[in-house]
Amino acid sequence: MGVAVEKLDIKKYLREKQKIVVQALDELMLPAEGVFADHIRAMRYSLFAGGKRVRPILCLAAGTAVSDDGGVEQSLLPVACALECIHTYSLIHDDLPAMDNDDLRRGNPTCHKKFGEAEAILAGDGLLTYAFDLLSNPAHGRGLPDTSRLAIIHTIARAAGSPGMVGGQALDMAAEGRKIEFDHLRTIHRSKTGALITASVLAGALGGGADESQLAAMRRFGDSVGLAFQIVDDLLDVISTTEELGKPAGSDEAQHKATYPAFFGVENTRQLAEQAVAESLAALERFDHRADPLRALARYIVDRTR
Ligand code: GRG
Repeated sequence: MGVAVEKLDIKKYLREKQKIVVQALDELMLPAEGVFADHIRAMRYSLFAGGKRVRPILCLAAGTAVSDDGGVEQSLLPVACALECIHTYSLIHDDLPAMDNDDLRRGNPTCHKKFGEAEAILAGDGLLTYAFDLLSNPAHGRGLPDTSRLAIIHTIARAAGSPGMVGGQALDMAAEGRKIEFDHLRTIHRSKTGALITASVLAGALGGGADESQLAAMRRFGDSVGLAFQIVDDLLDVISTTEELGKPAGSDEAQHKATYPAFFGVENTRQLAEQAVAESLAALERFDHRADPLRALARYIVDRTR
C-alpha cells in the first residue's frame, strides 16, 4: 500500500483534477450576465479565486475507487461542483465581520472587502442554494440513478447543515474567548470541517455505486482524513506565513482559539496528524489500486503547506 501511495504523482494528479473541476464549475455556474449579473459576479469572484478543490477531488476519487465505470467521474462532476459551492459559501460567511472578520482569503481580498457585506452574505446564500440546484437538476443527471442522487443530496444536506458544518461553526463562535476541553474541540473540528469532507467522500462513493460495507469503510476514511485536514490546518496557522497560506497566519493564537498545537504543542500535533492519516489508509485496506488516488490524497492532506 505504501508503495502504491508513492507511485502516484499526486501533484500532477491534483493539477489535472483541479483543471477538470474549475472547467466544470465555469460551465455549470450561472453566468454573470442579465439582471442578476452583479450578484452572480460576487459568487463567481470567490468561487474562482483559487483554492485547492480538495472536497470535489475527494468526491471524484471516491467514485473512481468503487466503480468500474470509466464515466463515473463525468457523472459526478455536478456533485463535485456543488461541494465546492458549499465550501466557498462557508468561507465567505466565515470571513464576515460578524464571524472571523478576515480581509484576505485565497490570497485575495475577501468577498465582503471587494463587494460589501450585504452582497457577500447574499453571494454565500446564492452559492449554498445553487449547490442544491446543481445536485437536484435532472439535466445534470448524466448517468447517476435517482436513488443515488437522493442519497447524495441527503448526505450533503446533513453534513452542511446544523448537525454538521453550520452547527460546528455555531459551537466555534460560542467557544471564542472561553477555555474549552479537548473533547469539545474535537466535536467542533468534526462538525465544522470534518462533516463536509466525509460527505464529499461518501457522495463520490454513493455515485460510484458503493455497497454498505464499502460505504462504512469510506465513512471511516473520510472521518480520519477530515480530522487530519483540520489538525494540519491548525498546525499551518502556527508554522506558515500569510503569504504561503493566502490568508492571515497566526490568527488562531491572536483570537485565543483552542487548537491542536495549543493543546499538544507542534511536534505532538504533527504526530497526531500522521496517526489520523494512518487510520485513513487502514480504512482503505480492502480496496484495490483504484483507491490509490484516495490514498495519495490522504498523504497530501498532511504534507501540504497551504
Ligand atoms: C460560516 C456556516 C459557516 C461555516 C464556516 C469551513 C468553515 C465553517 C470555516 C472556515 C474556517 C476554517 C479556516 C476552517 C478550517 C478548515 C478549513 C475549512 C479550511 C479552509 O479549507 P481549504 O484549505 O481552503 O480547503 P481552499 O481555499 O483551499 O478551498
